[in-house]
Amino acid sequence: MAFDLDMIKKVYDRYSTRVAAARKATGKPLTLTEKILYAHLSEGDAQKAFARGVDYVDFAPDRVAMQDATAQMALLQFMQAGRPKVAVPSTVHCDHLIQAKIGAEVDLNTAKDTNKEVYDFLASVSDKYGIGFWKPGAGIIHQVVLENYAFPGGMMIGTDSHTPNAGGLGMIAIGVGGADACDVMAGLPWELKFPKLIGVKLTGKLSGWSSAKDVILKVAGILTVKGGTGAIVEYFGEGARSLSATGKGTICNMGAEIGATTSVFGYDEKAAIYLRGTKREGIAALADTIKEHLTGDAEVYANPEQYFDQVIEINLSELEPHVNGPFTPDLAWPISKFAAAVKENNWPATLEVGLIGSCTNSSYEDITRAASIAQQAVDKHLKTKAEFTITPGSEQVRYTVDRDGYLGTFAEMGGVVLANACGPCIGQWARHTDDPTRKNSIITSFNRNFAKRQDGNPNTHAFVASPEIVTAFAIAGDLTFNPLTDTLTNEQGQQVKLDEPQGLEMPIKGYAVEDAGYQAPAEDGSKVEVKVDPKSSRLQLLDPFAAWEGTDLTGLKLLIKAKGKCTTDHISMAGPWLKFRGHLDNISNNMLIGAINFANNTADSVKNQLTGEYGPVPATQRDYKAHGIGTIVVGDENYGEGSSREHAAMEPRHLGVRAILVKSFARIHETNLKKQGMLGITFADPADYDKVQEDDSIDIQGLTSFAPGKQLTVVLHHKDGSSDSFAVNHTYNAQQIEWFKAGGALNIIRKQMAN
Ligand code: MIC
Ligand code: SF4
Repeated sequence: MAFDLDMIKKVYDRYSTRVAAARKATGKPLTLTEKILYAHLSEGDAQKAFARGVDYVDFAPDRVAMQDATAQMALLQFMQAGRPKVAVPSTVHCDHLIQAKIGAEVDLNTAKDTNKEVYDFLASVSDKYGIGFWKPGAGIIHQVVLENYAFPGGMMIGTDSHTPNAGGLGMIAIGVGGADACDVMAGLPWELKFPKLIGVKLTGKLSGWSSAKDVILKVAGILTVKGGTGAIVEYFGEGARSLSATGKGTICNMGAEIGATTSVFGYDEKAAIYLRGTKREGIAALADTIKEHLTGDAEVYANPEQYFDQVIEINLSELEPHVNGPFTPDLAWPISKFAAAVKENNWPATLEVGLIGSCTNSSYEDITRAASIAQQAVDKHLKTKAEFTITPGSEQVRYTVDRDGYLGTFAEMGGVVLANACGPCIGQWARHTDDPTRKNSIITSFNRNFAKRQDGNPNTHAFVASPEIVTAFAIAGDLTFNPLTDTLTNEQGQQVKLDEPQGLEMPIKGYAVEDAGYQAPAEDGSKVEVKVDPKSSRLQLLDPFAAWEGTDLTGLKLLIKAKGKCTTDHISMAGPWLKFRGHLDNISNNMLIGAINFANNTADSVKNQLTGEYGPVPATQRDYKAHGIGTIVVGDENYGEGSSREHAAMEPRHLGVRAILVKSFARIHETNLKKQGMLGITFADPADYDKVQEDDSIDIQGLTSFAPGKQLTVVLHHKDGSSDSFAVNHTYNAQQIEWFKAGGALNIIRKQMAN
């Protein structure tokens, strides 16, 4: 598992020269984000980068991380690229496929059994191609990366939208689709439009009930789920330096919820403490040698307005704990206003379950702070009213907090420890409820709370808060309780108040673990055989997608015009469908089943224009495909927000959808569509969305002269014989147009590798 000190040394060796050159070329002081990006430019792309935002720029990331639910597709694609070994250090983490039902041990064993085929596949592919393999039970990708691989000033990509977690240790870490990971592992550059820069200046110091999580809950409220699109968020100021590295990780992790490309903090004493505490003194020593480059220039932080596109200032001394939700992570409530909001909106005030942990919030500090609240439930004779679960982020954290007695405290309070995995966060939760039709509330310390996300139940109102606030709410069982001001009645009929949480940033006795769960790849993997059973329902080798036919697209049928929020959870649901993440045809049966059809306000019910009948989206699409008829999907703002899962792009591609036309796209999803050779376009005038009717046949014109920056035209032929025509935008550059023409980026790589 050893991190690669030589690799880090190489990065640092070129770092200072690159930064100096960039400062000279741009003639100005630099933000940290610019420094790291400039230090990772592919040869020859400096001028494009300095021009900022003009075009896509090529980067050379240092690492790749993949989690099991996305690694399958990423590696199925990599296997087609024809390379003997990965070109950069890469790891696979088995975390998403473990279902939470009874408790850690039983659930882990069940998962090993039910997912055996997939784990064996991932293990053997990793072995063959030189990829580090983290076994089921080892922990959640982002926590394991923070503990083992993240380093200040580095750049990595990961096939998961919460990859930015590593920004807590000063790394530019970006979530991507599997096809992007495949490129980097194949030794190709990785492209990104040079991001906008958002600066968040933190002043003051946290105290009492407020925690790092509240910083991002507040930022989400300010920026909303779209506000960070196309931007990297850089945190700085004395407040930033006062936060623990893991607290910073929490903030960067949940930055995915504002659509930010990533978030990052500078290298400081807290980062050094964490590196040393996780047995990486060597990295801290190296980082110290170029310390001044691992943070933004002083001039930038003194006058941030001059250097960032947007600046937000938050005073940590005044920051209240927040609760965000329900149904969207940007509906932010300071705790003092939350009870009133619950009453006014008629949200179920009774709290049924409190869940702490996940990749976002399961550091030693988080667990100790939450445990200090749990301990009070025991000491003050309070009976915990709601169910309570704990999901440790890694085996190292779990082992350490268990050794130090904290898991015992949670057990005394009535908590259940789940496996070191995603579990309830990603709908892998066999929640037991007496009546699923009842409107109900849960609260988690996770990051996402879209409808149905945790338990698949649309009646569940999910709220997000810090682990200590979640623990207090679980004890009270009531969302109108304010732990800062209110009392609770204990089992002896007395009124008691919870004291402020107390925690430890790092374990006094140090981290420990018996078996971290790592498996190193074979030195020479050429003899390792990777088997995929052709009859498998879970794995399927990929067939290349067909190339573009060379003409405009005409006579497309409208498959669905999705109304309102359409996240990747709506397009390709997780939970029970996770088991098909390695089988494109089977998982395609979930395509868009969560999207709301504008014509009847119903999910998974669309009109088949060939029969006039309403049916499920996937079946309807398969019927069009069988008749050789292409279709189009229309959507609203921020289409594809949320996860990095490329299945949301591959499924429509596989089933014969020809274009996705929306008001706007979320970044990762838009790239995923392009990579898979799909046409992703946006209304030049968002009001044209209203012109699309249920029985429309649609043409897309201008493809024969498809060029960067040049609009295309959409013509709607309505049922009554009338028609509408309007311009649509796209963001394809010359290279991406080639992907479209070839039927997908992989078709091009495959050709290149064969030559
Ligand atoms: C998530 O939090 O939604 C996931 C599950 O981790 C996803 C990845 C996936 O869909 O596999 C993500 O955030 O990218
Ligand atoms: Fe897993 Fe949830 Fe973290 Fe995604 S957000 S990696 S599902 S714990």
